[in-house]
Amino acid sequence: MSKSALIVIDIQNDFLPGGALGVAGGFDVIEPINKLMGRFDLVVATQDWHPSDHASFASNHAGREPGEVIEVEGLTQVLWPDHCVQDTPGAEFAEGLDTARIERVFRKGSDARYDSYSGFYDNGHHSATGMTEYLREQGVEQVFLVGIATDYCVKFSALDACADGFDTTVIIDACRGVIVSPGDIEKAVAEMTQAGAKMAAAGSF
Ligand code: VGL
Ligand code: ZN
Repeated sequence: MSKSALIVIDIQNDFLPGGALGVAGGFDVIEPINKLMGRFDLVVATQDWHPSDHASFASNHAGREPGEVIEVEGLTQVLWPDHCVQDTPGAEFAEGLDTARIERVFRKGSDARYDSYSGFYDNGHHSATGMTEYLREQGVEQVFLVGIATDYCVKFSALDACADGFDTTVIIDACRGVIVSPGDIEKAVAEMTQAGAKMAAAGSF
């Protein structure tokens, strides 16, 4: 029988209010995510895990500020504040997250040259985290995504999940967005839907 997996995206201190790249309402999704964990056959998580010289940090580009957009390795790159630096408290999972139920963690963004919004592949698809292979080995065909940020890491993970043939649902009220520009969440929902992802509410599980 095919299995379902909950994919918990980047519930890390730096993405919560007060963190280096804090997302409004981030704390509000932790309890709903913990409750959802029991509803699926398998729970996995992603963890943004950057070296301090990462190309996505504005601090690594002379004269640049967070929020500016440049080109890196042929791709458009939003520059971020330093965040989720490997082995720092900001990169740790939020204290309230029920990590005991997480079967496997996929770290991403560890190559200083490439950003990696998706939990499956880096932005240029240079390398895979192994999540697709792992989920297939486990017999997972249906994936359900929750976490941060709706308009970045959740979106790109959902697009790759669809492309890799998973039956993909985003539990949209258990996600929160960065919203670099107004309308980013609506645009992300439209893109994910266009790619074949379904949108659902946490209360329906
Ligand atoms: C993310 C920006 C930079 C995310 C990660 O988790 O959505 N956003 N790195
Ligand atoms: Zn990042």
